[in-house]
Amino acid sequence: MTTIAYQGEIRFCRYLDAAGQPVGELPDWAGKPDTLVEYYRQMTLARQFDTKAIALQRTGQLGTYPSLLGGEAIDIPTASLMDDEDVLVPYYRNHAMQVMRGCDWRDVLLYWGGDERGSASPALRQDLPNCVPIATQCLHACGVAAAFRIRGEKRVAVTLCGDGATSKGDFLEALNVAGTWQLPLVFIVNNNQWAISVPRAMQCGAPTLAQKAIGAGIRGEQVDGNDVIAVHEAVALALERARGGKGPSLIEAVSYRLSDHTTADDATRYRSSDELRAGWEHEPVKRLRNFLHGRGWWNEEQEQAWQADISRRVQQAVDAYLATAPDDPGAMFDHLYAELPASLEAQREQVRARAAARAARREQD
Ligand SMILES: Cc1ncc(C[n+]2csc(CCOP(=O)(O)OP(=O)(O)O)c2C)c(N)n1
Ligand SMILES: [Mg+2]
Repeated sequence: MTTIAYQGEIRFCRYLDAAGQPVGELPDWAGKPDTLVEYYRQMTLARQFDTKAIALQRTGQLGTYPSLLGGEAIDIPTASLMDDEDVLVPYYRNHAMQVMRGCDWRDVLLYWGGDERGSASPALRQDLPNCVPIATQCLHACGVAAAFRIRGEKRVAVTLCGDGATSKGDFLEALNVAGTWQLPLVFIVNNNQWAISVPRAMQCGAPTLAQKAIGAGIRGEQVDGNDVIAVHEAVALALERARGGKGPSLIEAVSYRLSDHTTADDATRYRSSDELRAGWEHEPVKRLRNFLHGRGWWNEEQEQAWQADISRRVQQAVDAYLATAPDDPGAMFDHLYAELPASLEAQREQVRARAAARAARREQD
């Protein structure tokens, strides 16, 4: 005789369609303007910053930079819903979250300009710095969440990654340990359909990435990652459950990478302009703006005033970044170890001596 050993399901949540029209009843909080207007402000600020960062890179004033375009409706509500005492374990597209949690845009620019002082900002408090190696941050987040459990603290670790990262052993190992130990942890996958030039269909044979949660014994759900209301609902519930001792969750937020992978990439070489055009039809900022206009909560006059205000703020951050004197080259050794091994100590001295000699030569010239 055969019986069913396990049956699971993955729900998909959406409140607003691509035109910003509600597709069903909205949660109570979305019946008032405050939260959604604030989300809109933060999403447009993030976008302006992003445009500026790309312009800086194109003019040789910033290093390789990964655009956040298309991920605004995931990052903004998530950062906003987290408590100050929670810990963000980001990946390399979550600049706006770092800023919402207290970091300065200047520090974000410093980091992407190759200056480690951007990662050492005191404003990060206990949040972890950017993580470029794919999916390794998911395991760091397990360590953070395990510490919360051991200390009996009601704090939650939140980690983000991309669709491609879900193919990595690190991601699956993190899910596994989070499920085994029932950690206070929220995994958010920004499924933007591409891992550099590898499309989502070539990453995984399963119809959703959220169902990877089932194999780890944790909650998994899929949401429209271009719909800020759906993301808010999913993240709020996942945080509440984690804080209340009900264990981890995996949220797959389905979005679209509207940019190149980074400024070092040219996506026209591997994806069609039709696909990109379709991506823009679903984008999150316009969707929310349409919704707010429809409710009478936002208008063209407010838009223009806000855009002018954030242009000023972004320019101030850029000016502060460009006015920051370069760090001592020996500082690149400072953030690697609690105690620097003797072999690296020698290298640090060598780097410092060479920098001093270069500076002396410049002075003579
Ligand atoms: C361990 C490791 N392998 C490879 C890379 C090179 N790499 C950088 S981004 C990336 C793709 C990641 O795609 P995805 O997880 O979907 O995130 P997205 O960039 O689309 O947000 C790869 C393979 C890396 N940074 N780290
Ligand atoms: Mg991706």
